[in-house]
Amino acid sequence: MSWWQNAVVYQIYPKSFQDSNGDGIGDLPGIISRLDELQQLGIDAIWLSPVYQSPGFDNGYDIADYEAIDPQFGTMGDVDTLIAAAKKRNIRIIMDLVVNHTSDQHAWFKQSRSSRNDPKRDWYVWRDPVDGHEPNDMTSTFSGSAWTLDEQTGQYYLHLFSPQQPDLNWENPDVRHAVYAMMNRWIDRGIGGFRLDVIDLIGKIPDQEIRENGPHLHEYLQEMNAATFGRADLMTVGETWGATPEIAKQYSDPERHELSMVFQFETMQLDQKPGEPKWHTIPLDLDLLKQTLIKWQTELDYQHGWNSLFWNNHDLPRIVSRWGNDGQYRERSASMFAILLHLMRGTPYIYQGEEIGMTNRPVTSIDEVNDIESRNWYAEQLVQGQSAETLIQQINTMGRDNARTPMQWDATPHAGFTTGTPWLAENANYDHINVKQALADPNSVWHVYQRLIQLRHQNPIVVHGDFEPLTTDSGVMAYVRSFEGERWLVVANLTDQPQHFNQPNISEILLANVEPITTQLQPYQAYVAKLA
Ligand code: TEU
Ligand code: CA
Repeated sequence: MSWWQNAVVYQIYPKSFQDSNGDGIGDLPGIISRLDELQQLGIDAIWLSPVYQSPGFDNGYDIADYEAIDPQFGTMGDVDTLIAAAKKRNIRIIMDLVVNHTSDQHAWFKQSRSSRNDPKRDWYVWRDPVDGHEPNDMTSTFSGSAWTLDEQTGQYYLHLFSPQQPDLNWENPDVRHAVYAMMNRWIDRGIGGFRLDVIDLIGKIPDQEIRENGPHLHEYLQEMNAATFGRADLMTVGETWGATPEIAKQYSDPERHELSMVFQFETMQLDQKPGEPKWHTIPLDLDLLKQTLIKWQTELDYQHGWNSLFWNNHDLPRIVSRWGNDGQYRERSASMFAILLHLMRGTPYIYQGEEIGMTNRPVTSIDEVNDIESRNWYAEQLVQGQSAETLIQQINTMGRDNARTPMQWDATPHAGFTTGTPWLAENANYDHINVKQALADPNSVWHVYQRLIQLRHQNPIVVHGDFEPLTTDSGVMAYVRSFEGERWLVVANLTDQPQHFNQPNISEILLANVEPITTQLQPYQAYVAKLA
């Protein structure tokens, strides 16, 4: 039993959380000033998106120095203060670590590109041109080829993301050991663990066009575990877009000594056309959503693996806008998704603003968009003849800025996020969707999250109970958790229509987002109850 099996993790996207000095950019002192609110919510750990020194082409996911803090966020001293201040509140800090690639401004890459004979040349992936062209057809997640020609040395380097994010060559043991040494220095600062960005890509074999799940991936992770976090009681979560339950077991089976758990994305891609760019969405099939959630709950058996549970992160649109209802039923649907997810088996993650039901923020022009992925998609598709209107609509549906607008603290100008001009415009709805308002309203989404965290902390059934799905009509999902003779029923109406559900004999309602509870569920009604 490890601490992270009982934990609820809160993700902070530092640039948008809380600005402390009026420059419009969230920062570490800002986070420290909000720890009391997070403690009140009840979370156990903070996943901190990158604050390392970075030119910021991908908001910090392009790291120029793993052991320096970007001045826009603060100093290394602020990080130490954050770790200590969080610890006082029993909150651990999970550092986001991007080691599939670095920034092109990292000293390693500067050396590597300086000459074909540089000792660090092989730290990145360099290939000769083929017939004067790119070595192969691999593409970047951020549009275009994954290869960029370095004019000076006449070779191409690989970047699975932007050209400013060259891929490290994990086949080179010197690279691996340099990364492990750096991780150890972070562990020694007292952090609670790591979130490992696109970790399923580190085993890539570019010459065979293998990106994810490469043949040596698990070897590297076992080596990393033994060299770094295996010696401490740390939580590690890998971002793995290509994970199936079988693959997730390989990462998270305790006997394999790799990671605590991984983020799977099967669930969060159900409204996308398989094999096509994420912008090509299709309506969500509720039966498929249920089947997928159930599959992960039942197949990732907790003796041999561990689930992570999430609807949101800094790359995904807001769940309430995406699969819920951000108008009339905003609070109801936001709390329904919370209840449905937080009573499953696994470690839940809350992305900043989710706990108050923050919504997507639509734009009308590309000038309002910051995200590199959205901007590149727009530019590429416009040239290919797609209309600006369609592209803006796609960006409003799937764009990453939806999740990155400033945290809405109160109804004062700029939502209490900054006294200056925010780097990304806030959502105009902060006048009524904000933390201050949510704290004052005992029925708010925030209070549902607080109660869910309490239920988890106080009842081993939530962490350890068996999971059994019930057969229901399409618009309803229901399951039973059981542990040492106790049985809890969780029911959620996934639609904006009334639905029928014949509940077994309930002895006590533990939490409901609307009452009364009858066989006729109200739109987006959800509850958890003890069974008699
Ligand atoms: O995301 C990995 C990734 O593949 C995403 O780019 C994803 O495909 C896309 O964002 C879906 O919208 C991680 C980070 O979470 C992301 O913020 C970074 O941009 C990316 O890695 C590169 O480091
Ligand atoms: Ca600031």
